[in-house]
Amino acid sequence: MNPVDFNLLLITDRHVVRTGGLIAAVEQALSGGVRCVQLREKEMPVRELLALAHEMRELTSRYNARLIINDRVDVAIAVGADGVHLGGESMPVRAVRKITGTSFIVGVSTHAPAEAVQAEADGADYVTFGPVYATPSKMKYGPPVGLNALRECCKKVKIPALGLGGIKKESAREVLDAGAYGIAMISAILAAEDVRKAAEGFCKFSPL
Ligand code: 3NM
Repeated sequence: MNPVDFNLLLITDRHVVRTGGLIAAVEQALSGGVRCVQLREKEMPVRELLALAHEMRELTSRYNARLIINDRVDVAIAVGADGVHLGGESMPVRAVRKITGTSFIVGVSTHAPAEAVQAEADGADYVTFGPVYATPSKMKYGPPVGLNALRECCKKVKIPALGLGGIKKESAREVLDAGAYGIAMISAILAAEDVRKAAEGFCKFSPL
């Protein structure tokens, strides 16, 4: 059985939080209904990341929510996270599967339908697909792939595909209508003035 039991994935970036810091912002998002958090803090020394991951585990557990760690399978296992999210420069899915059980969630970032097909064949539990729209930091993620590519991706894979990149409340509907199982985002929730309200807005969004 596919272990993915969330269709809204909040990805972290401590740099976009307006006030109060990342932990407080994630707690606001959880109290607004977010059920899965991916800790993605680039360029953070590993001991600092490990300490933060422990805090996030404690926090997400309190809300009975999932915790997924970006890239670092070692950190994910060390803190008892629910899974890991792999990017293009991470360990490959097949290698990760050798050190984690089947109930450990493995997600993969994809940017073209063929990449999603490959991730599924390699044993991924879900993919993110994007950037669907232009993102605030578009240089990093490449040009938007658009809804048509997302639609094609969703037709080609059976595992959940989550649209990612530039998704706002107003665009969530069309992403789901394109066939996405769910949506993933950073700034639409974490950079909001009222993080809890922003999370609630997405969570109330039918059928999320
Ligand atoms: N990965 P926002 S787009 C982390 O396409 C990330 O793989 C992407 O941030 C990809 O929701 C992206 O603020 C940034 O646009 C998403």
